[in-house]
Amino acid sequence: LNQIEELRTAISGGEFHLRYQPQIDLASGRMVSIEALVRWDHPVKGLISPADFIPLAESSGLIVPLGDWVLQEACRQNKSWQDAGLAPLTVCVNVSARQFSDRTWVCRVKHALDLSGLDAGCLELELTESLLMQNMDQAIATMNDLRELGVRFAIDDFGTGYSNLSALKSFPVARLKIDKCFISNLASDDSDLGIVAAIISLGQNLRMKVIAEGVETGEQLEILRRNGCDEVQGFHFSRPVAPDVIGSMLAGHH
Ligand code: G
Ligand code: G
Ligand code: MN
Ligand code: NA
Repeated sequence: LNQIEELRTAISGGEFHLRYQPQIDLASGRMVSIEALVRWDHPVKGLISPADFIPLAESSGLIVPLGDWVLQEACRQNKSWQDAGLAPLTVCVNVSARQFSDRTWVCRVKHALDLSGLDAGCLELELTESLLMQNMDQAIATMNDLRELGVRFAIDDFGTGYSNLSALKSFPVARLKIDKCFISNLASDDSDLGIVAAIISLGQNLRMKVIAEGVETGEQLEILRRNGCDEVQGFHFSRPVAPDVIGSMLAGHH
C-alpha cells in the first residue's frame, strides 16, 4: 500500500483524533481558547505526529478531506462543551494553503458551523504569513467573507515568514501568534527579546491580540508578561491534551 493510499484509507476509516492545547489570557489567568492539533492513530505504527503526515496530505490534496474532518470535529466538540453548560471557548484550527485557496473553502467552513451548531464567533482559523502573501487580494476577500459570518483569524508562526508589514494592516486578523523559535531562548538572547517586544508592540498598534507559543518556563512567562503579551500557550501550562482533560479544566473554573 503506498503512503497516499494509506492516508486516504485512514481518513475514511476514522484513524485520526484531536488533541487540544490551552491558550491562557494573562490578565485573567483563564483558559480562553484552545488549539486543535490532529494525531494519527496508525493501527500498526502507533501514534504518528502531524509533522510526519501533513506534508504528504498537502502535496496529495488529501488535506482537504482531512482538514474538513478536523474542522467539523473541533466545532462539534466545542459545541458539546457549551451544551454541557461549560464556559464558552474559542477553538483554533490550523488551515493549510491548499484548503484555504480552494474555491469551496468558505462553504466548507459554513458547513462545519451548520453541522455543529457552533457560534461562528467561537471559531478561529490559523493561517501562516506565507499563505497570506501567496495571493493577497484573494486572501483578503476570502477572509472578509468568513469575517461576515463571525469567524476570526490568527496569523500562525508569526515572524518566520517574510512579513510584508504594509500588507498586514489589510488583513482582518484578530491575533498574532509569535512563533516558538523566538520564545525558547527568550531569557538569554537579547535579539529574541527585541523581536518579541517588537511583535507585541506591532500587535498593540494594529489592535491585534498577541499570543506567544512554546512557553515552557516561568521565566519566559514573566518576560512576556512584563512586555505586555496578551496570551500564552505552551508546555509550561499544558501539553496538547485529550478532550476530556479540557472538559475537566473547564469544569474546574466554576
Ligand atoms: O501538534 P504538533 O506540534 O506535533 O504539530 C506539528 C505541526 O502540524 C504544526 O505546525 C501544526 O500547525 C501542524 N498541524 C497540527 N494539526 C493540524 C491540522 O489539523 N491541520 C494542519 N494543516 N496542520 C496541523
Ligand atoms: O505550527 P503550530 O504553531 O500550529 O504548531 C504547534 C505545535 O507546537 C504543536 O505541535 C505543539 O505540540 C507544539 N508545542 C506546543 N507547545 C509547545 C512548547 O511549549 N514547546 C514546544 N517545543 N512545542 C510546543
Ligand atoms: Mn498553529
Ligand atoms: Na505556530
